[in-house]
Amino acid sequence: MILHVDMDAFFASVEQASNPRLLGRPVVVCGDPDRRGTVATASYEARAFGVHSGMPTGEARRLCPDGVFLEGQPEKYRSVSVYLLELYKRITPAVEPFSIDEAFLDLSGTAYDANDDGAERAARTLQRWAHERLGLSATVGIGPNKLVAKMASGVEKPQGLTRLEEDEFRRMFWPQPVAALWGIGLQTAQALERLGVRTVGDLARFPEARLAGAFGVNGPRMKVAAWGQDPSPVVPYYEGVDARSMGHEFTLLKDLEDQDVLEGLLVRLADQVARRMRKEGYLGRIVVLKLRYADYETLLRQRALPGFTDDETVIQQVARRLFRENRGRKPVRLLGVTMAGLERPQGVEQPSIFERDRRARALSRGIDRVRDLYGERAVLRAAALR
Ligand code: TTP
Ligand code: MG
Repeated sequence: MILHVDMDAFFASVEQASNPRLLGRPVVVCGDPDRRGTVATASYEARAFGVHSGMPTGEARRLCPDGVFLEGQPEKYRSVSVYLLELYKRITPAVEPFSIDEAFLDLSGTAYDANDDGAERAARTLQRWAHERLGLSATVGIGPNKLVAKMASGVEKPQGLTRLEEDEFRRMFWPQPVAALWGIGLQTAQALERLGVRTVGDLARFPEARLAGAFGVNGPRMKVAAWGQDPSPVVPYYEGVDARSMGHEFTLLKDLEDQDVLEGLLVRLADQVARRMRKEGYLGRIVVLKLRYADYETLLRQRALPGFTDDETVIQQVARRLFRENRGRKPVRLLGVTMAGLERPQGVEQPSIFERDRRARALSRGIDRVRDLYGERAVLRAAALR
């Protein structure tokens, strides 16, 4: 049983909670200093006037001249977000933060998993804690997987509590446009429409092979989602991936969007990981990318390789591919590269099954030695220079 928690009008509610004079009033929180011109979010009182996220502030002022307009204070919202995660962890250790105000909770193996209404009890407990301790209201979706829980939380807001089983999910969403399905953006929806797929139900019944032809691996995944199924686990971000793993991560000094710079950082991280593996005599088989956006949404994505390696060029390539496949359009705050599924080969010079030519291996080891002597930055790959 999975819970998806989404705070109501998050930034605006935090402002209202910290200033009682704002309670019951239309509050509009504008973007951080870089994006002051748009609305980050609006309280439900302001939404009644038609104000919504992403709208130019000028337009919001026209629609709601008596609104209270505030500049957003990101640090304040982040600290509330961290406090919320601590509350969630009292329900279950399996908490996956999804954005600054959303998280998934897996109730498996907890006291709330024991009987039929346990998930609802957990949800109401969370809603009460958020209200009593922070003065915030939350909406909770409950489902058999992350997808259904996420979409259930969108059914009724604010202060909603919606539980859907797979079959109820289908009854509710099959008549709706494909774009209603979590993960299907505008462009994908348009491409689907060109194939004659209009509703979620159309997608569920569409031949898998044609979806694969048009969308690659994502085609069949979308079809599975249309059936209300989602195999992806809740990934607690603080637990890392695997006891036998080695990784490096880097928090950027400034949230960044530049693809070249971010990939350059991945190259450097892969270099550091490979170097440490060589030093400690490990080979690894699973590359894990950690990606945290400016709003704290955090993704872990992993790919198993066909064999074991300590080759930084292989690790880099896979990390960059994972990055390209999974990154959204938001600025990035942190990147991490981890190798998991580590083995320590017993023989002396056990070659990885990626047959590298001897000169390439010698080069890596030579660079390791230069760095041992003169420091990490003595030799850098050109791709990491930016
Ligand atoms: P959301 O959860 O999308 O919105 P919300 O919490 O304000 O409202 P509700 O969930 O009740 O519909 O986003 C969480 C916060 O992220 C939001 O309070 C402000 C911020 N945000 C932006 O800064 N810009 C945006 O375009 C959006 C959608 C959200
Ligand atoms: Mg929200």
